[in-house]
Amino acid sequence: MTNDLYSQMAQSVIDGEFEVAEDLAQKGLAAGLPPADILDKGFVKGIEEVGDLFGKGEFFLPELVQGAEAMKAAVAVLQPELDKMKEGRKTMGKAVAGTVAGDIHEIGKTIVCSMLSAAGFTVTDIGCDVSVEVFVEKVKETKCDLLLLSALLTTTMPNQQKTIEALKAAGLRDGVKVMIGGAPTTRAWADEIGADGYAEDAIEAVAAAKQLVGAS
Ligand code: B12
Repeated sequence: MTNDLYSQMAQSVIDGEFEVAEDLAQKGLAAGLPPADILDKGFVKGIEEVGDLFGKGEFFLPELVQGAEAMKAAVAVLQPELDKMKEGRKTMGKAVAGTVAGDIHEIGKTIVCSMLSAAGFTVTDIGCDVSVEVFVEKVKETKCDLLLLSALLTTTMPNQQKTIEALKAAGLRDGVKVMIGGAPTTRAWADEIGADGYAEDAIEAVAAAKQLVGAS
């Protein structure tokens, strides 16, 4: 029954049906399923399938956009529940997150922000296509403990490196832990560019973030 609901959630994203996705997210919450599981076992499976079909040339840009819209609609329904999980807790640390310049993929970054926030971090999401200068400015302004850099395109991964270099040049690198992620990135890439942390998904990101701020 639960598995059936999860596969319907995935299917709603594959079909790009945002109203169905919203409805299923609500049904999942009403059934008492944990919001993180609804995302991970349901909707994320759908958007991964959309990516595979796009990669194989079976889906085109309109289907990609519709799938992303359905995914975003589901995340919006789950967000208030994820927010409730952190109520009344002391903050674990301050994090700033964004997708690097030239890259408008925001779903994964937004999920990482939601999970970190649910885990007790104070998160400032500065969006996507964020320039190196804006990242540096935000680190200076917020004095955050953690900077999260997302990249979903092989062509934008170098901007993670450029941001780290710019932090060094601005004398801010020692005061902030930098964690990178996004589908094409790897731990080896994180090491190569001198990031402090890397995680493959949002669940791992929470564990890694806690470790980086000494909270685990
Ligand atoms: C949805 C999507 C889009 C949407 C994005 C909508 C939005 N508002 O975000 C739209 C339609 C706009 C889009 C556009 C494009 N896309 Co696109 N897109 C995707 C797709 C299908 C899913 C991405 C996604 O949301 N995944 C679901 C989330 C949950 O997963 P995730 O992003 O990987 O995030 C998880 C982890 O990576 C990690 N994570 C993510 N960020 C971070 C950050 C940190 C710090 C940490 C620790 C962890 C972490 O945690 C997340 C949660 O578990 C992928 C396919 C794929 N398999 O990745 C292609 C994909 C990324 N896109 C691709 C391409 C080519 C494009 C376009 C160039 C297409 C075009 N011809 O115009 C444009 C680029 C636009 C731009 N300049 O950015 C290619 C990239 C190929 C490459 N090697 O670079 C992919 C891989 C599709 C493919 N198979 O070819 N896309």
